[in-house]
Amino acid sequence: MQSWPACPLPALPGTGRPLRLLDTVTGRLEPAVDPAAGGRPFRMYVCGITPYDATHLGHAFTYLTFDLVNRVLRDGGHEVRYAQNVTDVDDPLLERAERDGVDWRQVASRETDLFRSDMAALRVLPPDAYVGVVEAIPLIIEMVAELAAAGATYQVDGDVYFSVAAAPDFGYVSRLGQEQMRRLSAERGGDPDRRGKKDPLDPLLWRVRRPGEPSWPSPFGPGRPGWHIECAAIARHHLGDVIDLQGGGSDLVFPHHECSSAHAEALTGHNPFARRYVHTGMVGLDGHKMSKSRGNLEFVSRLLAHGAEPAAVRLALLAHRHHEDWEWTPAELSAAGHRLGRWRAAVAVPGAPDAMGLLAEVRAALAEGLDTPAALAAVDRWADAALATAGPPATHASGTTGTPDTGPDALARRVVDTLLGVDLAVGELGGG
Ligand code: 5CA
Ligand code: ZN
Repeated sequence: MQSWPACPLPALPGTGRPLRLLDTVTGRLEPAVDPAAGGRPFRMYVCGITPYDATHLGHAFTYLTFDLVNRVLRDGGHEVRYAQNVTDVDDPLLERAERDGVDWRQVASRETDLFRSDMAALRVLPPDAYVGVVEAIPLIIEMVAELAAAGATYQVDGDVYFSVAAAPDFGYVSRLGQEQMRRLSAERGGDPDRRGKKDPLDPLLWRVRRPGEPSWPSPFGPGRPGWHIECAAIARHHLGDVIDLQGGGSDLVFPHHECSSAHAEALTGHNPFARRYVHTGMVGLDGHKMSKSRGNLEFVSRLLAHGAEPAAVRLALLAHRHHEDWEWTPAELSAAGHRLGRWRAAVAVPGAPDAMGLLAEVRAALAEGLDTPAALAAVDRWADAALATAGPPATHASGTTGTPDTGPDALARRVVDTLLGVDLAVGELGGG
């Protein structure tokens, strides 16, 4: 399906540092790029939305995290090939459509449109392949058929299951015990207690048609895909049998990433499927993880409609380390708005301090596991110094359009733009 428009990435002097990322499997910072990669593009797959409600700040936090991965890798001279799915047919979406008396396709296309415009407003670089499950059904059927031919599947009342026994290292992504896996599987869309399954953790690959549900013809009868196989099939088709990074929120570690990797590995024999597994913490609201099913949400579109600047929303999210769970409060946004105002005032100061040191500091902070608070603190220090050179209050005016394209202030703007995705121009619709 169509992705969203990209914003420009101004060039920066020199090249960025090698990126290290917190790998869920090892629990340590690890080099993102395979030293044996040669010149091949970095292959990144990030799990996309299930479009039954608007983009909330938890989603935005996750996509911003991988946007930074993308930006830092590009700054380091790497080509990035980025794929993302849209779970445009699944239980929660069908339930929402049924509840609201709307066709499920309409719900999906409306919410996917909103997501695209939220991502574009937040200046998230678009994936190269943005793929809906509905359009990927042939790929998914093909992969289920291959798994069946490899002896990795069985049926229960016509539903096709994957046998986790076909993936010898099953459990290596999450490193959870059997009981925890069983509990999470039940909480997150699995059916560990279904009679007839060989292993409670075996995930569904193909769900045969139920009355009133959409279905597609397949060699295993009409039906629709299970959840994990969609990401395995889309990632494999668009990126290859082995990828460099599998990403998403920490709620996807188990069972989703464990199972999608197991599907790919059982078929290709390449283990691990992703060289790195990277996850984001959960953004909460009112004491609980923000979730569509719970309804404790703050939407990007609602904040924007109430006059929040996309750059301030972006800065509010960047103030947190990607792997931490944290709680959204309106104070986050006001603090970010204040910071944005200072940065804008600073780049408007004639004779601002040299920004080469700033560039080095932001690069260093991001390269060490995307330390965004350290990167923002570096810009704060530069801005403080710039404002100090400017002398008394006059400089705190906010209009900075028309800043010349040379000089330290211009470099500082480019650093903030290219590496953090924050546009310090104001008043120029669509950025400048
Ligand atoms: N379509 C599936 C993935 S294949 C899905 O999980 N969709 S989602 O709409 O529920 O979530 C989209 C992305 O946002 C996922 O990466 C998920 O892990 C992440 N996410 C969901 N809720 C939060 C939250 N509260 N905080 C941070 N990230 C979140
Ligand atoms: Zn996924």
